Order: sequence, then C-alpha cells, then structure tokens
Amino acid sequence: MHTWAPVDVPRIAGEGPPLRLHDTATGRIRPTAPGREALMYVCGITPYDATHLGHAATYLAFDLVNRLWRDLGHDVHYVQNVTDIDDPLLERAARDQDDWVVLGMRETALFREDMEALRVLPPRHFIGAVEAMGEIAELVGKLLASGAAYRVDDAEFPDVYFDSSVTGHFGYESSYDEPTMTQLSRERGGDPDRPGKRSPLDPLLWRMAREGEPYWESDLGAGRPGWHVECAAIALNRLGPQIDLNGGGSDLIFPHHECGAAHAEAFTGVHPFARHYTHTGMIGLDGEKMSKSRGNLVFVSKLRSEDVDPNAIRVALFAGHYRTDRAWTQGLLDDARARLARWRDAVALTVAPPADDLVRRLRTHLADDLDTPAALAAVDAWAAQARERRGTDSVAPAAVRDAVDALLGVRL
Ligand code: 5CA
Ligand code: ZN
Repeated sequence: MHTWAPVDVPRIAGEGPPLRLHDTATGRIRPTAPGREALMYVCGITPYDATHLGHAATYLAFDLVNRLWRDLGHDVHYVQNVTDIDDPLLERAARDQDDWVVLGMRETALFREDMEALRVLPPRHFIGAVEAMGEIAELVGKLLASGAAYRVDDAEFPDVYFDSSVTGHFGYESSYDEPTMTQLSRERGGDPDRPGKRSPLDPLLWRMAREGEPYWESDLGAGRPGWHVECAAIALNRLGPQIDLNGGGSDLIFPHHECGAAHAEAFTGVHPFARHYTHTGMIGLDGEKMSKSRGNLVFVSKLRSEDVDPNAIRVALFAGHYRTDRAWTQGLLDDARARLARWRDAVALTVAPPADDLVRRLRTHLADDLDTPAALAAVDAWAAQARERRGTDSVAPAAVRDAVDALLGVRL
C-alpha cells in the first residue's frame, strides 16, 4: 500500500540523552539502544471505522519515539500493517451491506489523511494483510513444516494452529497468568474453546475457507490467516529477526504481541523478538474505553471537519502521559487550544529568553519514557517568561519553534 506524505522535520542543534522507554516484557523503563538503523514495528488499524482519538493517541506516542530517535541521529526503519482482512471488518461490512474491500480501502484512505493532518511521520512500509498474503502463507507453511504448527483434527476444517509451547518462552511478553491469558484470548479474537487444540491458548495461523468468506489459494489450502501471524510475517520480512520496538495499545499486550513474538521466535530462534514491547494506555470517553465496538467514538476526521487545529489535538493528547488510561474531554481540547495560543504568541515575539535550556529540557523529559506532561510544562514556562518580556535573545523564538516542531511535532 502507499504510505502517507512525508513531514518536514527541522534539524536542531545539539544532542539529547538516549531514549528510555517502558518495556512490558521486563516491566521496566530501560534505555533503547538501536544501531544506526532503529527498527520499529507499530501495529496498524483494522479499517472498519474511522480513526478515533484512541488510535491517534497511540500513533502519536510512537511518532515521538520516531522523532527522538531521528534527533539522536538514527535512521528509523518504521513498518506498520493494515489488518485489511479479519473478522471485525467482515462483520461490519455484513452489518452495513458494504463490500469489505471497499470498506477497508475507504477507511484506510481516511486514516492516511488523518495521520497526515496530525503530522505523524509516515512509516517506510505500510503493508496490508491482503497484499502480504503470499508471505504470510509462506511463514505458516514453514512453521507447519518445522513442527511449530499443527492442523486440528477436524475433517471439514483442518485449520492450522501454532503450538505455543515450542519456544519455551510463551507468556514472557505479557507476564499474565494462565486464567488471565485464557480470558483475554476469549475476549480478543482467540478461540480457547475450539476442540482439538493442543492448548487452549494456541492461536490460529490459517483458517480454511468457509462458505461465504473470502479466501486465498495457497499451499496450505484455500483460506485466510490468523491475526498475529500477519504482523509477524510483515515485520520479519522487512525488519529482520530482532527489532528495537514492537508497539501498540495496551489491548495488544495479549494475545497479539505475545503470539506475534512467539511466531517470530519459533521461526528464527532469536529471543526476544523485540528489545522493547511498548504499550500505550487507553483513551476513554464517558468512563469507557473508546472503541469501535462500543461506538463511543470521537473521530479525528470529525474534529478536522470542524476546523479543529490538528496541532491542538496533539497538544491535548500529550497533556497526559502515554501509558496512562485517560479520558478525552472537550475541556482537554479547550486547554490545548489556549496553550497553543500562548506558545504562538511567545514565538511571534522578536526577542525571548534563550532557547538552549528549554531544548535541553524538552529532550530530557521526552527521553524519560516520553514524559510529555513535563515537556509541555517546560514550554509553558519559557512562553510565560517570553510573554513577560523577560528575554533579549533574538534567535530564541525561531529556535523554540523548530524544537517544538522537531521533537513534539507541533507546528507553532
Ligand atoms: N489491526 C490491529 C493491530 S495489528 C488493531 O488492533 N487495530 S485497531 O484498529 O483495533 O487498533 C489500532 C491501534 O489503536 C492499536 O494499537 C490499538 O491498541 C490502539 N487503540 C485502539 N483503541 C484505543 C484506545 N481507546 N486508546 C488508545 N489506543 C487504542
Ligand atoms: Zn499487529
């Protein structure tokens, strides 16, 4: 699939500390240590509805990672998928008497527009499951051949499942106990009760074609892939056996990232698949997680159509820490607009306090597990001083504008 348009990132002088990020697998905030290339895979959307502020918050958090790594001189190799074939898409298409292909294409196009408007740096590879079908089937075939996968004993539908015991590490990424894993598997697309599986937690790799469902021909027989193997194949084939970061919202901790990691590790023998598994908190509305299935959504495109400045959306979502479950409110947006106006007033001045100290603080706070509330407070403090005319530095306004643009992606 084509990705979205590049975003200009100003170069700023100096260098910040290494980026430290929370890693779900170890439960700790640890330094990231990419090589010249930083390898990042962030799970993409399932395009059956428009991008809501929960999605936006998640992609904005990883956009900061991208920006900080670039600021440290890394060449960020960023890959993102689109789950353009899966049960939720088919169910929505059936409900609305829509064509699932058209639905997926429409919502993916809208997602690109939203990301572009939000000034999110595009992934280098933006890959749909459908276009990756050959490589996904190939990975499933290899897992089957190596004994890491098996067919259930079902004459009609001998679907292929992954044997979650083969790596010896299953459960390391989420650290959940077995009842929790079973429960989450049931809630999030798994089928722990399917008869014939070696373990209830074994995830589906290849679903043999059912009447009325789309399918693809392959050596495995006509069918379609399970969800986790899609991301494992797309990531492995572009980023290699070990990546610096596997990201997504906290609802992907299990089963999705646990299973994706297990698939990759069973195939390559390299453990851990990702040096960091980083997860964002859930954005809620009216006390509940914002989700397509609950229908309590605030769409980015709706806000855009109301002429809301996308920079204000960034500032509003950065007002909370990325790992905190938090609510979207009108008040949050109003505060962000007021904040943005104060910052814009300050950078429009001809003289201001020097930028160096603020730039150092921005880098330090963001490198500390993306502490955006502290980063925004640092800009507030500089802007307040500038507006009180407590500065004489004539290059500072432009320098701050560039730093806020480069590091936070907020255009003043
Ligand atoms: N296509 C799969 C990943 S391979 C998927 O989870 N798609 S999604 O459209 O449901 O979600 C896309 C991303 O947004 C995921 O990282 C998910 O964790 C995140 N997300 C979904 N709802 C919220 C929310 N309310 N708050 C924060 N992030 C969310
Ligand atoms: Zn994924």
